[in-house]
Amino acid sequence: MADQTSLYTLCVTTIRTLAMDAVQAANSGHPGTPMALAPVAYYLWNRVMTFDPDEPVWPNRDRFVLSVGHASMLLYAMLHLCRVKAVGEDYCGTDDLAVTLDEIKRFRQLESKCPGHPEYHWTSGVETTTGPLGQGAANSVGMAMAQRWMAKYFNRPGFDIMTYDVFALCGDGCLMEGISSEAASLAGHLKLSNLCWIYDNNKITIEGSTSLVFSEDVGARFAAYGWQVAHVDDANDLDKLSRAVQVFKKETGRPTLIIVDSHIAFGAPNKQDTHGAHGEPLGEEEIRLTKKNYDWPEDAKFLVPDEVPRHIQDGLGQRGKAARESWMQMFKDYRAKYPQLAAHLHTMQHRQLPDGWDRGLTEFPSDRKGLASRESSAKVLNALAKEVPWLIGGSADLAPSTKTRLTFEGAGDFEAGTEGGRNLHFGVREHAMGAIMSGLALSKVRPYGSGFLIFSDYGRPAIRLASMMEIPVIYVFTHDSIGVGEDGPTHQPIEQLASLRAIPGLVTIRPADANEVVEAWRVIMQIQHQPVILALTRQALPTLDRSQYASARGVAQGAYVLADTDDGQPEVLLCATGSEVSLCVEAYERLKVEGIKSRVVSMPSWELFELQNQEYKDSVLPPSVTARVSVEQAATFGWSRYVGLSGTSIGMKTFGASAPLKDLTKHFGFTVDHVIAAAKEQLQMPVRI
Ligand SMILES: Cc1ncc(C[n+]2csc(CCOP(=O)(O)OP(=O)(O)O)c2C)c(N)n1
Ligand SMILES: [Mg+2]
Repeated sequence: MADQTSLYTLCVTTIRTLAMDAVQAANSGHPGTPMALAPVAYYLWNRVMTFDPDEPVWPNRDRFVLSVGHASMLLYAMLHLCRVKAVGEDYCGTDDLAVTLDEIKRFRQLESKCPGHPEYHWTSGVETTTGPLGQGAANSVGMAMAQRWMAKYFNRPGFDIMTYDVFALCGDGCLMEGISSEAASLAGHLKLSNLCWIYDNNKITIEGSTSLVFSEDVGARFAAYGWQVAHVDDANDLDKLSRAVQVFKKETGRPTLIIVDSHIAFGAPNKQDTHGAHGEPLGEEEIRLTKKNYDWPEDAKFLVPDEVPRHIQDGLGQRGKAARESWMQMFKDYRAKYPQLAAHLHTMQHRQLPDGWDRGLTEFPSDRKGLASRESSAKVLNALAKEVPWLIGGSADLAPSTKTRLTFEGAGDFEAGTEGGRNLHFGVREHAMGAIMSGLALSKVRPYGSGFLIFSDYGRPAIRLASMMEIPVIYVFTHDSIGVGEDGPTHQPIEQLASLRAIPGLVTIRPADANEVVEAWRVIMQIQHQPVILALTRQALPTLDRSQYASARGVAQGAYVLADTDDGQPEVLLCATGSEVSLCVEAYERLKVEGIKSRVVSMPSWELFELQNQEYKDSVLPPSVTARVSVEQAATFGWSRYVGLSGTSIGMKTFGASAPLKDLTKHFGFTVDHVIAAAKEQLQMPVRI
């Protein structure tokens, strides 16, 4: 039986050589950083983390986030060596490995469980999709906040249901990106002592030495954020790593940054400490030399000595299993004593909704003056949040404008010391807000975040990744058009809607009135695997008389016939979303008086509409009716899909302008007269305005 030191060396060299071999076989990838960080990963997984490889979705597991996503082979090697099991449909571990050796051999190949960068949902044990640097680090803050919130909600004396820690491995790139600064600033403020970032201080990025561009004192910066900072001057020194981790474990008032000095491509005689080892294979000859250096069989490929998984089974495996089993035991008693909380944990973990979740939803009475959709949304959100305790969220400092504050008694604010609060405050940090929301959703609470639609641009990378991960985060974006008026073009979204609609999987909903807002939220709450953008107005919208027009329930289909001719045979279609729907309704009424048969189609969600069958789609937009007008206070990009080549789109062709709303709507052509004229033009009728 080998001693602990030689077992450690065996494990670390296995991780290193698997990374080298996989990248070489793929002829692409990043070998240097997995080689450098192999001891850190080994140490964290085998000696520190509480994680049961048999049940990688056990809710109280410690989280490991590889923010340096390019070092993916480090994670795949760990998942393989730890014998982490694949998760089945029912959220339980199966007998299959999440990552087999064959999958590692197919690193970066189509459908391999080892894609170029780690992908949540695709490979069990991957906690979040990483690759865009800094995102993972910010996700980890959301995971740590989720632990804090869930601990307050679920833990009871003698029942520590949620106690997990969150570890994130960050590189120079992660710490150069602004998002990590936003997230670290908030984590320090919130005193998230359950959060540990490990910074791979290898002083190398793609272009060469970090001395080219990065000379600040990172430790001092984090200390200023309110973090505890520890320094390990050699990534291979387990004792020093161990001391740093102990310092983290003991800390109760701040997050911890462990700065680890490492050597990229450690042990490669010609590549170590060079940027050449960052993103390309070492080459056959260098691999041979490196293996020789490691005392490893030079020609062996993908070699995993039996002792390695056995040793890890004795460490991580046993520790994780014991922890989970005793947790399960405790949970049995917990369920007996707190049946409702236990049921909530189960419901939440399965992304389901508690019974009666929609009981507070009521219809808004028709009202010509109406109210802004941000206002109706505020009422609906509060009604829902009362029934869904884990619906938590906030704003990037705009809650008074976005109206997303939960105002009912006991809703509270999430701050250091009051982490059970339901109102989160992200500060003016849209990018981090997005990634933190993803971290929260990955931990299975249901998060929403809000801001102005224009600033979706500041959070777009996180929105995109949420969609790729298929997680149900809710973005409430208000001030959704030039309707913001005097704030002018910097604050008026133009191309944002079109660009969000271009993100695969993302659902956008732009409701037309208060009752469409109710139905939009009803749809949103039931979505389990997609992020949603809810685009809302600042200005008042009339609440349509639904006894005269169709029910707002049509929102669930994405688009529906709101107003029609008596015979259901329109000559011209007026299609609109959000604030422009009532404009079309007015145009419809006037056209009717003139004997022109029009139909108003409210199209709050293109994505939901696209999910409908052809029959339904044709019933809403009959192919035979080619006279079509769309109206939307946004870039017209994309509308030709619905109005066809011969249709007309009334929209924004330029940036907006700073002026009172009524002047803007006239200036940019969002008037009933203009809609009528466009409809008549479509019907090739003479137009007189
Ligand atoms: C947001 C973002 N910008 C650029 C890249 C491309 N990129 C991948 S790795 C890398 C350099 C990262 O350097 P570092 O974090 O120090 O990693 P190391 O080379 O030390 O592994 C860059 C620029 C990226 N993945 N994400
Ligand atoms: Mg680096």
